[in-house]
Parts: sequence; structure tokens; C-alpha cells
Amino acid sequence: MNTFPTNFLWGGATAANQCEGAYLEGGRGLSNVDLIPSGENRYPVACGEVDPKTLHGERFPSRKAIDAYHHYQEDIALFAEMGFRVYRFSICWSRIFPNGNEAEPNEAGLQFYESVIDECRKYNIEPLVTISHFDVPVHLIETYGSWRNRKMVDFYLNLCRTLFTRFRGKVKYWITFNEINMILHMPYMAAGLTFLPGENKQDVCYTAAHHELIASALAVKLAHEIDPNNMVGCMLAAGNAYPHTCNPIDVMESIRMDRENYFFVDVQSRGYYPAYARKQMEREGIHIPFVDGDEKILRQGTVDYISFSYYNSMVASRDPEIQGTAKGNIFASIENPYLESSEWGWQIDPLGLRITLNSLYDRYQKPLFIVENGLGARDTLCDGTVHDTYRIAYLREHIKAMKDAIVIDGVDLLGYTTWGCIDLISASTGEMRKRYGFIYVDADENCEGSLQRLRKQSFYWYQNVIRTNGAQLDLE
Ligand code: BGP
Repeated sequence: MNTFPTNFLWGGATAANQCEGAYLEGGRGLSNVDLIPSGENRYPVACGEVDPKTLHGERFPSRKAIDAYHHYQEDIALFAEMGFRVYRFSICWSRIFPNGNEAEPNEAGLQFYESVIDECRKYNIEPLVTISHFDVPVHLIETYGSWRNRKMVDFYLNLCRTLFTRFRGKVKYWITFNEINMILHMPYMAAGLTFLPGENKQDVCYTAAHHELIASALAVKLAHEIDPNNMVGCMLAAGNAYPHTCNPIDVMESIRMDRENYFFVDVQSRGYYPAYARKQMEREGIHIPFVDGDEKILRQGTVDYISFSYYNSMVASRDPEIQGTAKGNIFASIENPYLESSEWGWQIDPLGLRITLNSLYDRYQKPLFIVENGLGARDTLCDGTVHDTYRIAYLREHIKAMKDAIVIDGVDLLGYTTWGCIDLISASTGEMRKRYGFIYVDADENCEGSLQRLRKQSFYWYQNVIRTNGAQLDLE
């Protein structure tokens, strides 16, 4: 085989909090992401450093977003026109359980997602459902302190049970937590965590991570019990760290940085805490609240596949003088002189995708799924379309790299969903102008506008990529 497998899942990805809007409709409860403003306070709130309730006069564009809640039929029809074989979207927890801890689900929320799934199935598009993509009901944050509390495991499993039962036979591919490692970098956005003065943040984050890891393992088990056909994956914000020089100190630092991310997948895929993590926690006084039976839960709940997002690689060095010279997907890094950068300073590294695919496959020997990749760029509308040749170039080079990983290296890759297949709100900045889509949405920074959907040049390009199963990657 010197091309993509015939059943390769081409498609695109979105997340509820960045596209749905309608934040008070259908009985939906408030979610952490509704309280994260755009602008200069976004980052401090997302990191749990500033309590969003103390702020005034902020803007919250994601509450309206691109109003996918009312446009999903039109959007999925456009995905079908491109030939999508898979559509990744996420569930807003507080649509199903407005407070997060009710005994019975909110039927209106379930019906909404059922309609989305049915609409996908109508076009033979496989739904790929992220159960939690940066999403925690505010009530659970205020009442229980979110994932720092073990009770969250039960609430999350209740959500999982509801989804697995209701959508049995309609959804096969699930992801338990989006970018689970983001809990260390944006604890409020990723997991609803806030901190008390003087608290050991690392301790709280790893405790919360343990609860998510337990919840994820139990969800895998439950999914298989409810339907043995279910395939459940973990999800990592990936991208390898390259040593800045061949100085062994830098090489060791790159191993340390990679392990910070691998830790999560090591547990989710192998089923136990790796030795390096135990040692690090011991050294740093991080106490993980293991309870009886946790080891068994982790062992029995290993994932079926490993999904990840890839935007950039990183550079590792112990030299304090050169830290933070490059931006990346949340992780600040060191500028790599061999690479170009996007308008937002994320370094573009297609070969890094092949390197990441190989590292993950060598390490876990499980099927992989690229569930996010793409270029956030400013687009200019011209005669009802966008000539986004820059986006096409970015995606083409990344697709070539993943083809090499399959064809030359033998990596088992299930599919590829580009991030933000339709323009949506940026997670890191809250901007609308940072666009990733094949489909342009007429909306300004406050999400005001006609919300009309327009096909970009990349729309037709990706349509042809899918039609030829990746054989034709150049512009016609
Ligand atoms: C990932 C998130 C997505 C998405 C993407 C692009 O971290 O899983 O939600 O937003 O990054 O990042 P941004 O929107 O900040 O450009």
C-alpha cells in the first residue's frame, strides 16, 4: 500500500464551546467556558488566576459564536459536500446536565445532539464525539471545586452512561477528554480549576488529572460494556520537543518536556503511572490521592486508540536566556530558526507531524487519529470567497507528512480531522479573526454579522483531496 487506506477517515473538527453559541437555550446550564472573556483577561481567567465573577464589562463572543446550534444542518450539509467521512464535535455537558449533578438528563440537550448525529448519518459521516472539550458545568465548579474533587468521577460517568446508552449504535468513536495535558497549562479552561491563595497548584492540577484519568478509564470500560463496538480514545496536545543543541543537557531537557505530555497517555494507554512520573511527584511533594482499586481501574480502562492535536513542535534548552522566544499552542517555546511562523507566532513544522506520529506509534503501538491540525490565519473576503492559498499550502504539507508516516514508516492512522473546519472562536485568544475553516462565517469580533456561510478556495481543494483519497494534493 503506497497511499492512504481506502477507509481512511477524512474530515474536520469543532468544539461545542467554540461554535454552538445559544448559551442559554434548550435548558442549558452555565459552563466554565461561558465565563472566559476575550481580551486581556482571557489568559489569567483561563489559568485560574483571576476569578471571572470579579470582572466587569467583559466580552464573551463564544456565548454566541457562529450559532452552530441553529445552523448545524446547513453546516453538516457543507461538510458532506466536501465529502467528509467523519465529523468531530463535542458535547456541552451543561446541555445534558445543566448543573452537572442531576439524576435525570435534560431531554432537549439530548435531542439536539441526536439531531446532529442523525444529520451526520444521513450523509454517511461518522460522528466522532469528544465527551468533554474544555467544558465543566459552573455549578460543579462552585459546589465541588470541579475536578479536584473525586465526586466529579461519578458526575462525568453519569454523563457518559447517558450518552453511550442514548447513542448506542449511532456513535462508535469517542474521546474522553480533549487535550488532557492542557490541565497543567490552562487549569480553569481545561478543567474548571481555581486556586486558593498559597495553594500548591501543581498538587491541585495533578490531583484533578488523576480524577480525570480514573474517569477516563472507567468511561472506556463502560463504553465497551454498553456496546463492544465502541472505540474510545484519549486525546493529547502533541508536538515533540527538539533539543536546542546536541549538548546532552538539552537532549535530557527534551525528554523531560516530552514526558510532561506523555505522562497522560502513558497512563491512559498503558494503564499505570510511569516510573518517571512517580519519582517526579515524590521529589516535588505532589500527593496523588490514590484509593484502593485505582490501579485496577487504570489497568482495565486502557484506550483503543490515541488521538491528538498537532500544531507545532517545540524546542528544549536549559539556557534561561533563550526561553519563551516562540509562541505555540499555549506552550511557550524557543524559536526554531529552521521554521517559519504563522501570524500568531506558531511555528510551522510539517515534518514534525511525521516525527510526532512516529514517536507515539513507537511508544504505544496503537492506532492513532489526528483530530486537530490547521492554520489559524486572517482571511480577506473577496467576491464572496477567500483565496486562502496559505491554508492550502499548510494543510498540503502536513497531509504529505502524514502520508509518509503511513506509507514509509507504517504508522497505523485511522483518520484526519482538520481543526475548525468551519470558522469558529479561537480557544487561546477568544478571537473570531483567527480563522481555520474551509468555510468562512460572516461574523465580527463580537460575533455580529449575517453569519452567512461561504465556501473558501480551500473548500474545493479539500473536496478534491478527499475525492482522490489523498492522491491529489496540489491545486488543480
Ligand atoms: C486546541 C484546542 C482547540 C482549538 C485549537 C486551536 O488547543 O483543542 O479547541 O482551539 O487548539 O487553538 P486556537 O483556537 O487557540 O488557535
